[in-house]
Formats: sequence, C-alpha cells, structure tokens
Amino acid sequence: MFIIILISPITIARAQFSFTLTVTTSKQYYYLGEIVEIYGNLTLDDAPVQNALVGLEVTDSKKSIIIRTLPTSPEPQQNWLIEVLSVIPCDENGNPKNSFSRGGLSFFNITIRNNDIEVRSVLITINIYDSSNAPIGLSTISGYISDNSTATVILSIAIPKTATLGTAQAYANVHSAAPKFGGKPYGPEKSGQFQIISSYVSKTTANLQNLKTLTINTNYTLNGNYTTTFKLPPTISAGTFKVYVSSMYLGYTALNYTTFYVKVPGDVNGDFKVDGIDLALLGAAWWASPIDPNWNPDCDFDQSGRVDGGDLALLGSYWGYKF
Ligand SMILES: [Ca+2]
Ligand SMILES: [Ca+2]
Repeated sequence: MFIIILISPITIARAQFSFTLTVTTSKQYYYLGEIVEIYGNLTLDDAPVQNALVGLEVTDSKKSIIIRTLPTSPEPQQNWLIEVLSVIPCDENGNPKNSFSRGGLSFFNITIRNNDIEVRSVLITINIYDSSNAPIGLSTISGYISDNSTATVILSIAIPKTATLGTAQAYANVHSAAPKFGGKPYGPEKSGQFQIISSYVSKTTANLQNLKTLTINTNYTLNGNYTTTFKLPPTISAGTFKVYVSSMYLGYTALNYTTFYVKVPGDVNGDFKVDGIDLALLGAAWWASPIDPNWNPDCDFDQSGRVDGGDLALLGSYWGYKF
C-alpha cells in the first residue's frame, strides 16, 4: 500500500505569487563625502505594494553602518506586531538631554511595545546622522520581549570628533533580526532630533547652530517604492559596501541586496590605491571640462566641472593611500 500525500492547494496557490523587492544605488562607485541614494520597489505579482515596510542595512567592509526601516507609502498603517513608542535623547541615567559634545557619548532612551500574544525576539537599533546627513553611529541590542508588554532600553553612541555640528537626527527601529540575516521590520521607525555641539562651545554659538536644517530628498513618490539618502562620512573606510533589504507582507517575505564601492579622491581607476597610474590618468584629462574629448568625470574629484589644481591637490593629499 502506498500512502499518497496531498499537497495543500493553498500552498500551491501562494507559491504562484511573486513577492519581489528590488534595491539599487544611484551609482556603483562613490567618493568619500558623496551622497549615496538607495531606492527600490516592492511588488506582489508586479503590482506595487503600498502600506508596507522595508528593512535596510548598509555594511562597510567591516561592520554595519546603517539599520533602518523605510515605508513604501507615506505613513503606513497596520496592526504592527511591535512598535517603537518613543526615542528620547538622554544622559546615561535616562534624563532627557538635547545636546551632546563631539568626542563625547550620547544616550537614547527607546521604548517598544509588543502587541503580539507571544514572546518575540527583537533587535533594537539606534542610528544617528549629523547635520550633513552623514551616518555617524549605530548601536544595537538584541533580546526578547514578553507578550503584550512594553520594554525600555538605553543605548549609547560615541559622537565622532569629526561630526558636523548642528541638528542631528536619531532613528530608532525594531526588527526580528539584522536585515543582512533576513530579519524583517516589526513596525515603522521613530525619529528624534538633538544637537551636536563642540566641546568648548559658548551659548551664543549653540543657539546659532540650532538654525541649521537638514537636506532630505523628498522628491520621490512613494507608491510601492522606498528610498533613502545619506552622505558618506569623510572618515569612513573606502572599499566594498553592501546594502541588504528585507520585507514581509501578508505572510510573504522578500530579501535582496546590492553592492557599491567607495573610493578615496585621487583613486581614478578604483583599485583602492592612489599612485602613479592615477596621476597619469589625471594628466591625460588635465584642464578638461565635460565638452572636451579628454574629459574624464572620474578625475573631477571635487565635482567642480573641470579637472584642475583642486583635483591635483586632492590626489596629492591621498598620495600613497592603500586600502
Ligand atoms: Ca588607483
Ligand atoms: Ca575639479
């Protein structure tokens, strides 16, 4: 006798849907200090999926530098399994505080709520971006949260001495695990603002810094699409970067990733060294602008529209650099 196992028709029907998450960067190669734009879309059987969330993680050659949650439509509403209720900049004891010194420690009080009827494993993350929109710190903690309960954690991040002064942003998230390991966002991210001040700042200067504003790309239509931009901090290590994305919607899951490269100014050919080859390439493009036959945009490190002394000086300042 043979036992015939019937495959559930529901399983077959679900398998026919294609749930797809794309991810692209605006360029394949960037110089330190350039703006990176990441975008993609979420589709179910080729139809845009709005009201969903995309987990995003960016890693440099050594570690994660960003873990965020991006919406595919403005302010998605759902019954989120776990929500970030608040993120408040604070001191090490949790007392609210809204400015931190360069070179010092910042702290963030994050409260999450588990709306589910079961215990959930969570990865809580806080990302900070300085007023130039450069990501300057990421702190994470993983653990479990009981069913129907709230939990509060305090995470700390060192403010780099090179951070740009002014209004900084903090983004708090809760994922099931890191997106690079297939973790999905449980709910939308929450953000808060604080000030980065220099160590020896006078009160007048601090007030002036409050006037600085953030430039955020808002020209993108969110219709099943997601996007984020950030400035590559000048202090980050050049090399290979990866962008991992993840999403879950109506029980479907989708993962994807892409790669981009970061070069130092002076590295024309992208071999992560600044040497005589790059100098020769710069020489071949000398004094060229985009209308000239010898124009080479990879030699215009300062993006001034001409290959000139400014670019030669940048090449000189990174001379001998080897990744
Ligand atoms: Ca090179
Ligand atoms: Ca130039």
